Amino acid sequence: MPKRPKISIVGAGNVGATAAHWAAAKELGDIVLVDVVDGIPQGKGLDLLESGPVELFDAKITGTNSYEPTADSDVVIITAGIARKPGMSRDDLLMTNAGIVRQVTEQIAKYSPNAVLIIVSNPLDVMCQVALKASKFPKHRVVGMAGVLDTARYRTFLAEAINVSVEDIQALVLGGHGDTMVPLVSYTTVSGIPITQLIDKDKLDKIVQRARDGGIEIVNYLKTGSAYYAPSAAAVQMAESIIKDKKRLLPCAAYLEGEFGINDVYCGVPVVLGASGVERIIQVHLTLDEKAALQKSADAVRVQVAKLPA
Ligand code: NAI
Ligand code: 2OP
Repeated sequence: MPKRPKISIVGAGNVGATAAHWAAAKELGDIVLVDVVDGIPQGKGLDLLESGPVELFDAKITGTNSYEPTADSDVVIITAGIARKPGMSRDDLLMTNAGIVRQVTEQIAKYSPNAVLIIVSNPLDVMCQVALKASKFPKHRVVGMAGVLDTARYRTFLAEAINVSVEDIQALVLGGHGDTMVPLVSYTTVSGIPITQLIDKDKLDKIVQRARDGGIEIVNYLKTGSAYYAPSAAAVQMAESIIKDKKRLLPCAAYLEGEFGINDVYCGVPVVLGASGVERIIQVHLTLDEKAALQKSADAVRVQVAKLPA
């Protein structure tokens, strides 16, 4: 009898626990929540399990402080680490989260050598590189979540401004998950209609900037942490594409070796996500300005990677 897919989520904080919620509601498979704090993954896991009879999903949900229960996961979402507070950039998280991500990835790789890893911890693109090295997995099985979130923010603001359904806005935001991200206006359409026919340039420029600042906008409201509903939904959309081999074409952080003229660094690009992880990187045509912006964004990631201990 075929087994249910298994999804492990490391870090049972805001993003991790909410990702478990979305994954259970979508009945993606059995879920293991892991955290370093005793009681938190167990309590949140049990609470979520008890929502099954109301929401009508079947899933085994396990909360734990150890890695044995994660064994043979199909997909692992890594959210462990510290989150931003007002006044902190994503890069302020670098050294602390690099240590955490390295340690948890080594454990995950030991118990689930065939999993696809979806990295969420910040600074995102650098943490992907840490996870790639710590796991010793092939590059297609370590992918980062940022573009789906950044694109969702951009689509939200556009839908609001032109008063159409979010479902009909297609867009791509590439580059690193930071101030240098690259929203591609030339690939933004409303059911195929170029966005520039539906909104004037001033308004569009403001929306592009608001999407770039989308993370800090939430941090400034929350004050004690950063966004988690949209980030966790984005990570679960990626997990779903992998688990169901849907082959969604989504902007994700992938390890580049020559694509877009960029080498040896993680950066957000359009990828096809299927059962084996990043199955293809789609090298869309970019204008000279967009190419330069993507290169600049990749260089910013490289500067942060260089700060890590060897
Ligand atoms: P949070 O503080 O609510 O949760 C983090 C959890 O990680 C905590 O429960 C903590 O106990 C756990 N943790 C810490 N060290 C651990 C270890 N060694 N092993 C296992 N668990 C450990 O933070 P939140 O809001 O869930 O954010 C998590 C991370 O995701 C942060 O680094 C944040 O910046 C990042 N993030 C990234 C986004 C993206 O677009 N890539 C979007 C939103 C958040
Ligand atoms: C965000 O964009 C903090 O990276 C996180 O919300």
